[in-house]
Amino acid sequence: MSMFCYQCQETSKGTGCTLRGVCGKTENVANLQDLLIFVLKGISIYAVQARELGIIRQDIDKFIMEGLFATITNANFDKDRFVEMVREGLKLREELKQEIVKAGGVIPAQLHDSATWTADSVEVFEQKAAQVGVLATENEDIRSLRELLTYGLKGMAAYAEHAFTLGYNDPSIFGFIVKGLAAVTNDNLSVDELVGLVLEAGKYGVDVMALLDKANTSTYGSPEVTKVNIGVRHNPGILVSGHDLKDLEEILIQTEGTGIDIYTHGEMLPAHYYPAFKKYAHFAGNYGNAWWKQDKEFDSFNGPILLTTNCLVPPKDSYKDRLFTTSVVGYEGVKHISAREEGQAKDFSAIIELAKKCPAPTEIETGEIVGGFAHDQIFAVADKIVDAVKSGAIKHFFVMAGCDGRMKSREYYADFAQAIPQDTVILTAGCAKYKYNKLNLGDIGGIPRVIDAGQCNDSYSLAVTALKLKEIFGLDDVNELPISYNIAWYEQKAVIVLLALLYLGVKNIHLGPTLPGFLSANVANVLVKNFGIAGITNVEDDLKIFLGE
Ligand code: SF4
Ligand code: SF3
Repeated sequence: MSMFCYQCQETSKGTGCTLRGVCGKTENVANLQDLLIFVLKGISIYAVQARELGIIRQDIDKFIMEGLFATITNANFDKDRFVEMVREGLKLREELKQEIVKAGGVIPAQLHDSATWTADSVEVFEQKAAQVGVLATENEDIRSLRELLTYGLKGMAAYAEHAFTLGYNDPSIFGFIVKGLAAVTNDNLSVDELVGLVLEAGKYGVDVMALLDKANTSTYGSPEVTKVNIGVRHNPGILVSGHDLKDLEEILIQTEGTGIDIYTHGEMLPAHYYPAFKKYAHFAGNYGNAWWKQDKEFDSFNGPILLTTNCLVPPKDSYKDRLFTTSVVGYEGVKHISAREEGQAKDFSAIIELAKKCPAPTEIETGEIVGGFAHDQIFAVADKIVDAVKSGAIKHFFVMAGCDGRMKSREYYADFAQAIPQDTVILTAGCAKYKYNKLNLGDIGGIPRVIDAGQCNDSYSLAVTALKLKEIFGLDDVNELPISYNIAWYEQKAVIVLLALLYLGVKNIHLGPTLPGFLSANVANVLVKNFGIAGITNVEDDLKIFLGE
């Protein structure tokens, strides 16, 4: 069985992983992920029809959302989990079909294969899986647009899942997810219609990030400017990675008074900025850096580690038995913490018991980093920022949100951060920040030169800030602001962030370290022509472009 996947920035040779993922995904898992997406498309065809009849099954929306999320890069490597989800998906699809019939709906005679195919054995799943992947669409441009839309939907689903976990749900977002998934099975759609859907995804990208922002801030308060310790204490610890704040909250509650400290890793760092978490005396700090360094950092942490979402790297034996996954994350042979029972917290006791027997983390860094500049905090100092811009103390802003990754070429972002003029400021969000958030780039009249809004979804906060500045300066167009966008991408959440920025009218975004392998030449041209999207070259030349020199 061979595979084809080109959904992330590290795809082999920039064109596609065909034998095994650079991320470590096996061909078997890659194909079963394709099969799951195929099944989700089939369910969506019915879900679109069901919605027209007023039937919305929230359990099915949730299943689609979790299925999409599970196929995001570095989320789930567990073959059995995908087999289970394919079986469950086929069952739900039939239930929905029956409901449509019961409500008087007529099932069309001609339907896409994904709406009718069925099987039960793993062998047949595997045979089918090898036929329904990305390359099943022959036309390169249609394939490119279908995948661009699908990856946007994956990112959207991930953010919708976080909001959903906190009790926030917008049915119109689910409506668009099923509309989009059904659309990519429709051979009658033209290139223009698909481009239209991709742009529409940007609208829902803004909506889902706004929803998650509301969910996070209503539940945990508005992020505050915070100094986060990056050293260690002397107690045993639990390291929490990924993006899920609810998991972190429950671990903090369940470890209170146990003598165990809780540390964040990677994208969980911004949790420190939320007022609700500050009250926990055992919330000790952030350990380590971006996701791709986990093979070393999990080793030296010495205690249990919980992966709440992506990015999981195939674990080394030295810490595999200390690793736990939960929610959509999974890896064969790694212990999994089950989902919440209705109205109850997850049971993290296995992690807590293990932590008690582990030595304290080995110190790998000392000091503090500062973050928490989400929109409210920036608005609170808006006068100061506006004055600094008017007086010329701040001449330019660089939005450098997005992802980090293991490619050497990403050193560009560290070099770029150091090369920008002293009277310029970086606005960041996502794990991209680890390339420059420990460089001590100083401040301008008390305004830090690296302003960290939070996780990748908090790129929304940066967009809100830009729109607010546009209003304050009385400009007609957000692109008239002295802001340049030099975005680093890796996985599919960055795709929805990008589409959201395009929807908000942001132009001339530079995307690196390489442009997506899934953009065909023609689709890339559409983005260049309409939005001025460009790649990166080298720090010196790019700086000249950004600063108009
Ligand atoms: Fe390759 Fe990225 Fe797909 Fe993994 S997610 S198989 S690295 S393209
Ligand atoms: Fe990072 Fe995986 Fe994208 Fe949330 S943790 S930004 S890469």
